[in-house]
Amino acid sequence: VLTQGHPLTGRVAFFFLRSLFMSLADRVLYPDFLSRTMTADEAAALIPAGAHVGMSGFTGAGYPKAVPGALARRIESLNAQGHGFKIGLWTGASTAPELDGALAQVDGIEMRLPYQSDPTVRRQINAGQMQYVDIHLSHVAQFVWFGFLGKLDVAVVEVAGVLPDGRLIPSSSVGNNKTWLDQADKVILEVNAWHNPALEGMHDIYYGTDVPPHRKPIPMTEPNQRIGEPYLRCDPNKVIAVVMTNQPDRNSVYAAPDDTSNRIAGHIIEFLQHEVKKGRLPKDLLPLQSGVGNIANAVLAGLNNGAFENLTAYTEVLQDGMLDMLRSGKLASASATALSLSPAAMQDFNDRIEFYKQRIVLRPQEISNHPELIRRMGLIAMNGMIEADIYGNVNSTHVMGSAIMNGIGGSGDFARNAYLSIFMTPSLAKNGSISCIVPMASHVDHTEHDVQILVTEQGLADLRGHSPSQRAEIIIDRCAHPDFRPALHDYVARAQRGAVGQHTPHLLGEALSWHQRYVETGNRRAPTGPASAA
Ligand code: 0RQ
Repeated sequence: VLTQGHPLTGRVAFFFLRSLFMSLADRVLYPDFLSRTMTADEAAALIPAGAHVGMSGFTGAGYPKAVPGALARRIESLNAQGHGFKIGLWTGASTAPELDGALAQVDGIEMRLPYQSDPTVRRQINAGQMQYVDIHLSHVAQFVWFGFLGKLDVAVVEVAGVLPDGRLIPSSSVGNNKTWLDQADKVILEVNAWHNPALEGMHDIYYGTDVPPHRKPIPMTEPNQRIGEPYLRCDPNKVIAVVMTNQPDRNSVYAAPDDTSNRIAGHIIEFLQHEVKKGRLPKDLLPLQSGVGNIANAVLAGLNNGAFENLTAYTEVLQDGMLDMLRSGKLASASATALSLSPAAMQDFNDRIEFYKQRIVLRPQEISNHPELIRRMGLIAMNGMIEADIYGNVNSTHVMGSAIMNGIGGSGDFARNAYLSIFMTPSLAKNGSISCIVPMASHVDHTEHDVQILVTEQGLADLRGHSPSQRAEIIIDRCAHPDFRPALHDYVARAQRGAVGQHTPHLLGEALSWHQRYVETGNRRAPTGPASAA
C-alpha cells in the first residue's frame, strides 16, 4: 500500500488502493516521479540520523501527514536498540500532532525552529530536553541562504500536485517551502489528494530574492499584487521519494468570541474610527495583519459588522473571520502564507474556491512577513501578548520569564515595521490570579520602541509620543484591571522616589516580585492593597 497504518482487507482495501492509484495518476503528472513513489516508511528510511530536515507546514496547514509519523516509528524502534536517533526539525511555523507531536513523543527532535505550539514539544523544551531556536518568521529563509543555520539535508514538503514538467502545486500553506526545496540536498514530496485541485493558481511564489549585496527592491506596492508564479520550482533530480496521502489539515474550531474579546475588539474599532476622523488613517484603513486566536477573530467579526468598507489584509495566517469578511465584501482581498481554518470554514473555502481564488494570494513567508513590504504598505498589526509592563515592553512568548509558550512567530516582523503596532490581551490571566499588566515584563519580545497601542477589555492605551513615565500612567489607568491599579500606581510612585534615574524608574529588587510571588504561591495578586507591590 502507498500509505501506512490502514488495516485494509477485502473490498475496502480494493477501493482504497484504487482511489490512491487514481490520485497518483491525477496528481503526479511528471512521469519520472512515478518510479519514485513509495510508502511513507520507505521514504522515512531515507532520512539519516542527525539530519537537518526542513518540513512544510504553517499553523496546522500544509504539513506532511505521513512521513513524520513513519519517521517517528523508525526513531522509536532504533532508539529502543540504543541508537540515539534525533533530527533537527525546521518548519514554516507550528504544525500538528502528526508532525511535531509524533516526533516529540519518541524524543526524536534534537533542535526545533522557528515556532511551535505543540504541548509535547513545549513540555520537552521547558524540561531542557529539546533545543528551541525561536526566530522571526521572516528571518528563517534568509538565515538558511546565509548559511547561519548550517546545511539543510532533507526537505519533506506537502504539495497538492506535480505538473508534467516537474513544477509543484503548493497546498494550503507556502511557508518556507521554496527555500527548503531550493536548499535541501534531497527532497521527499507528499502529494496530498485531500487538497482541492482548484487550489492551483492561488499561490504567488516570488523568485526575485537574493542575498546582500545583490538585493533589489521587491516590486510590490499593493497587498493583492502578484509578483511571482503559481508554482514551486524543484530540481527533479533531488526528489528521492514521492508519497501519496489523502488526509485533512489540522482544521480546529475557533472558540466563539466571548465578552472579553468582544470588548477588546470594540476598543480597537473605536480607535481606528478615531484615527480616520483625525486624518491619520484613510477611510478604508490600511492593510490589516491579524494574529490567530479568539481575540483576533473577535476583531475581524467586529470589522465585519462595522462601517469600514473595501478593506485589505496583508497577514501571515488567514483564519475564519477573514473568509467571512471576504464573503460580505467588507474585505476586498487577503494575502497570507497559510490557511488556518475551522472544518466548517474549510468546507466553505472548498465550496467557493473560485470566488476565494479571485481574492486570496498565498505567498512564501519571507514575503508575507517581509519588513520592506510591511513598512511600504503601512500595515495595521494586531497581535496577542502574554503580558506588558507599565512602560510598554511586551512579552509574547514566556511564562514567568522562563517557560516558553509558543514563540515570537511573525509578531516581531509585523510590529517592528507596521504603521500601527497593536498588542492585545485580557487584563487578567489564570482565572484572575495574574495581572497581564506588570511592573516589569519577565521577558521582552517587543520593546517599548515597537509598541504603540496596548489593549485589554478595560480599555486602550495609545502610547505614541509619550515618555515612559507618561506611558505608565496611561497603561495602568486604561489597561490594568481595577483590582491591580492601586498596587501598580504605588509601585510607580515609590520607584519615582527610589530609582537611580527618572527616565524609566524601577525598583530593581521589586520589579519582578509579582512573578516571584506567583512562582512561590501560585498567586500574583498583591495580598494587601497598594503598599504591598512586593
Ligand atoms: O496558557 O492554556 O496553559 O492556561 O498563555 O493564553 O489567553 O489562551 O491567549 O491563545 O491568544 O495566546 C501571546 C501566547 C496568546 C499568542 C499568545 C497563558 C494562558 C494560556 C495562552 P494555558 P490565551 P492566546 C501570528 C502572530 C506570539 C506569536 C504571534 C502567541 C496561554 O498570541 O503565541 O503573535 N503570540 N504570532 O493562561 C502567565 C500571563 C499570561 C499567561 C496568558 N500574563 N502570565 N500565563 N497566559 N497570559 C501567528 C504566528 O506567528 C504563527
